[in-house]
Amino acid sequence: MSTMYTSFPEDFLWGGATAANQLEGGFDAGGKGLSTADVITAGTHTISRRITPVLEAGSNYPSHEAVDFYHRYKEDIALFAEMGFKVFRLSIAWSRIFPNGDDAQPNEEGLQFYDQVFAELKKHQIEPLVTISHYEAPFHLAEAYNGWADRRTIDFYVRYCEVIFNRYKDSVKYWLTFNEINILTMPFGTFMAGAIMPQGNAELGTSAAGDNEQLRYQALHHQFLASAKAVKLGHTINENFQIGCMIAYMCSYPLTCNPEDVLLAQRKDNLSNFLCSDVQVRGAYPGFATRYFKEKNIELQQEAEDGQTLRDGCVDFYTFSYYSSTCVSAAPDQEAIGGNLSMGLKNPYLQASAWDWQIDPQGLRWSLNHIYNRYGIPMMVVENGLGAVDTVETDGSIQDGYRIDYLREHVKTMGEALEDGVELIGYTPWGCIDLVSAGTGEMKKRYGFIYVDKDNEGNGTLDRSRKDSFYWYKNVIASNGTQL
Ligand code: BGP
Repeated sequence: MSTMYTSFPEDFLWGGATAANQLEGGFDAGGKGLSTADVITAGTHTISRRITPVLEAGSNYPSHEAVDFYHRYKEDIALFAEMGFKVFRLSIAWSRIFPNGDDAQPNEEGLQFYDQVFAELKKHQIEPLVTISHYEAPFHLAEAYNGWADRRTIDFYVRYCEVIFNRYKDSVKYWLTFNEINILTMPFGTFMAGAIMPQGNAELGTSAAGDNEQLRYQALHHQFLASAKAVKLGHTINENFQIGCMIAYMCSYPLTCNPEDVLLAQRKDNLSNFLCSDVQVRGAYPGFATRYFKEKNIELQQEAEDGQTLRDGCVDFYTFSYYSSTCVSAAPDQEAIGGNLSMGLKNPYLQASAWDWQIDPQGLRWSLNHIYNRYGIPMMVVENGLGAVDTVETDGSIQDGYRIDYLREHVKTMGEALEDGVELIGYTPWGCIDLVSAGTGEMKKRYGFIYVDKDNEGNGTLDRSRKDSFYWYKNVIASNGTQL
């Protein structure tokens, strides 16, 4: 395969990515209401997270303190600036702005917090990239409305957008409506992404339906409408706003060249990846979605104006998270990754991380080309990185060469994709400062350039320090991707 790329565009947006509930802490500070993320407990060392609608004493709720960006944002932003960040992806905690979600008035103190964060970013000439809803909603919306299962949640979301768009219209240009919106197609996304109560809501008639496809796709339909309305509204508030979608892109190869495997891989690509972005980028459900709904007896309740709403709210750019790739096979009894079939099959050509995420830089180039060929709109990689256990040496250094290796190879293939003609405008590796894992609630699964002194049990000073990768990334940015 051909050669090395030359360089990244002059105005390429290098930076890093985070989310409020994994970063901020201060879960009840400044008038903030309880969010769905605030009632999920961590299983300390395993992938078992539990929802406890009533907060239990002694339980470990990772979002409550997180890494305390709420009080340390100045120090953290100064460190991002030292690395030369051009962009910083963060999310706004909806429940800081509307503590219950359906309040008549927003919470001024919550709005002020982000005023200060954006002012600090501006001071360092860092462009914010704001996710409006990153795996959280006010918990009251889950309890009283069953979250996104209820059509009324659209209006609460749009009202929230109206408030933040107006308030921050001069300090934020780039917005993402929902983090990894396609995760709601999967059972584990029901509460985390959909704010749908596991036991349903008897009063609303969804008692036995806490987790089924019908309900999840209905909730997703509501999120599509909410996203489209936000895009349209945003452009009336500031015509320069760039409002994007965000997809957890699952790169799935056929395990063999058996046409059965190839077709299955395409089906997975369509349903898991493209269903959501087709609606958000092209403004309509694709034919394969209609067919799937028929096959599964899923009947969406739609209003007459929904089609027009979706067509009127197409996003300006496409963003995605990319960590790994998997394989799919039509044959039974193939070896699953980490023994877990939902994660896909092992690829014999790839190594995996300590959490069994297969490492595949080439898959990023493939995905960038594949997606760009479909939509032809600007793209950003807004999450990428290696979750790993880091060790602090006696001299205080953190020698994370494994992370540098992972990132270097992915930056290279982004350069190749640019050379292939993909309009890639930015890169924000995930967890640029160590933060709480979304999947497990752990602290020890770290992604950062900046180390945070805190362990799985919540002990530590929360002090920040620079890892080897900090200096490496600083140089990557300074050389605009030519020195890796
Ligand atoms: C994405 C989420 C992030 C994030 C990341 C890494 O799916 O958008 O919130 O945390 O994955 O996953 P984890 O934290 O489980 O390692």
